[in-house]
Amino acid sequence: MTNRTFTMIKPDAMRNGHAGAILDKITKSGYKIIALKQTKLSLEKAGEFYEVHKERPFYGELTQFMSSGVIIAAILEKENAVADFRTLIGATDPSKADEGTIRKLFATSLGENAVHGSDSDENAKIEGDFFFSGLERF
Ligand code: 3AN
Repeated sequence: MTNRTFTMIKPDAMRNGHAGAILDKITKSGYKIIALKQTKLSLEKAGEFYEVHKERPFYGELTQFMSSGVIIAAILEKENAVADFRTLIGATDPSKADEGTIRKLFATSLGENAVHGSDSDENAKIEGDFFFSGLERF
């Protein structure tokens, strides 16, 4: 399980037509797709997913945005998946993200930053389990 991470392509990137390019970059960076689906979070489900940020001032904005349109959720596998994927997506604020990172290339703003990437092995498992049953992983 330690070689897996979880990602979402967020509503801004979906609306801006970047889903194909982002998935291409992910697979070309050596990630195997273990599970993948297009779905839409209700406000309630977005609140549950981002429960750790409940006390943060941007929680309302974040959950409104994440439930504002369809997303793509995926479980990805590669050696050192969690840390390498954080490098691949770049800083939370796209204006501070390194050249060539997914957020630098495709994100809109700090709040609408194109992709999610798990920040630990433990959260990768929790987040993957939030979206996918055992029957949806290969
Ligand atoms: P990351 O996604 O890089 O792990 P977190 O976990 O600090 O960043 O924040 C989760 C999400 O909350 C971010 N992806 C971003 O969309 C949103 N967010 C973080 N900080 C802010 C902020 N100051 N204002 C608005 N949205 C924010």
